[in-house]
Amino acid sequence: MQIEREEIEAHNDRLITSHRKSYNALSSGIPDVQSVIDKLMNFQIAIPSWALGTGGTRFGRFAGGGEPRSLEEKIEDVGLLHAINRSSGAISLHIPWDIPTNVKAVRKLANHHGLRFDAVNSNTFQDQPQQKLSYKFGSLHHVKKAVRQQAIRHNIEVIRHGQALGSTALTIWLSDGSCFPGQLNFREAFQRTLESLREIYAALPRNWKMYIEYKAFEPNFYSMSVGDWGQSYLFASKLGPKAFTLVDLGHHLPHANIEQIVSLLLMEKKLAGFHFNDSKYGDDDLTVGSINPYQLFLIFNELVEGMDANKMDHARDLSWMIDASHNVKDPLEDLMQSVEAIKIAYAQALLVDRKTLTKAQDANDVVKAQEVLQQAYRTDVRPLIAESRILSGGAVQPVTLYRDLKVRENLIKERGSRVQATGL
Ligand SMILES: [Mn+2]
Repeated sequence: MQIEREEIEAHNDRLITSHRKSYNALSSGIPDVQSVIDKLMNFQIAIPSWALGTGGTRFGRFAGGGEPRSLEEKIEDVGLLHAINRSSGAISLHIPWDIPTNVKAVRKLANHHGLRFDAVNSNTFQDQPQQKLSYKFGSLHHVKKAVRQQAIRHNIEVIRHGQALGSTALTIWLSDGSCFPGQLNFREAFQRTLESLREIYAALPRNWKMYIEYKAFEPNFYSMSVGDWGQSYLFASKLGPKAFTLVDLGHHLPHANIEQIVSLLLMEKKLAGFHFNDSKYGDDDLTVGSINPYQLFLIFNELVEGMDANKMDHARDLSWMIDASHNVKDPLEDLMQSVEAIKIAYAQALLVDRKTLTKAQDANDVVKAQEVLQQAYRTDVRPLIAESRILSGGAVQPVTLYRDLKVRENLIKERGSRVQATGL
């Protein structure tokens, strides 16, 4: 299915009068609103290939219908999203689920949809059908060298696939850890992991980066070999300038102050970027901004402040990716909501009155500091997001257009109702 420009324009024509009214009311109070709009237009969020189908839990999986059956159809789905919101101009692949059979054709297809390839992800958290050695007790940290070598070879193979597609980063998330006290010598597990990562690091092409993602628990429930940002940072520092820490919002223990973590990683120039999602209890992989939008805003507040302090390009100097799973929603609708939530938090952070905030901080004026932050957070910035979308050729209301065009029904007609995409 392809969405035609005329369909978007017809949708926008219907909604433009009410949009103009709310946009004019909002924008008149924003100094240099054009620079905010420009930043929003430039800001693209990568869609993970594994989130285009229905996910599930260990209790079950309920297919939604019309799920992509191949890498080409996954690219087509992200193309649909991007056509509607003009903010999803990248796709993040997972190897071996997304190994292209025809690299040239896949690149051409992505190009046709205006998509680039973001970080490629390796997978040593499950055994593949033809695999010789098992990852049951870990991969890069494994006590047996042969298992570590197999996992290292896989990561290098992922780099080669990514290189062929024009990607420039490898994300490594390890499920390595231990389920019970005594199972593992922590220090030796760290050193084995580091030694393995060094071999992969050495295979990185010149312009590539390595992202080291951490996670507090699951699937291992006693320890994880890259369990928090401190451990990830330690690996990234020891590896060298091409290694960075990747923050997945759901990978922290409850109540962690993620915005402070982000601020310090940025200060050390070791922040790779994000896997966005939301959670209430653990790694819930819920729609971004659905549970705790204030935390998301506070994270973006630190990002904007820290990136500006480092003179970084907001759109290009960090990796912005979604990592979510959809159990009950249409994945494409969910992803549109996630992208919208990210842009809302970003726009609100751009509206923070930095001068007044700094003055309040220097004067220990706690009340004023809170007022400044919440003034931005409580601003309904949705007309700004819609305006930036219209100017980029997207829809005023993505989900409404998606439903009006019966996109899911069309995909089910094309692909069937019982197909299941590879994913988490
Ligand atoms: Mn993740």
